[in-house]
Amino acid sequence: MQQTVVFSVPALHCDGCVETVEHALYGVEGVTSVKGALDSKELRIEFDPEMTLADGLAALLENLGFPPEGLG
Ligand SMILES: [Cu+2]
Repeated sequence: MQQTVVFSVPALHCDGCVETVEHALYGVEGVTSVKGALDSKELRIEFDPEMTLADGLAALLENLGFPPEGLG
C-alpha cells in the first residue's frame, strides 16, 4: 500500500533546502518518492504506511529546521 502526504514547508528557500530534505527523507525506510516545489513551498511524499507514518516524517522535517506548517 502507498500513501501520499503533502506538507506546506515555508522554510524551503532554494534548491539546497530541497536537496537537504529530499536526501533526509529518502533515508527513511518506507519512503518511495519525495518531490519538493520551491514555488509553492510544498513537499509531496509518498510512503508505505506500514513502515513509516506522516507524523514521523513531519517530526523529522521539524528536526531538520523545516517544520511543516499547520501541524502540531
Ligand atoms: Cu536553501
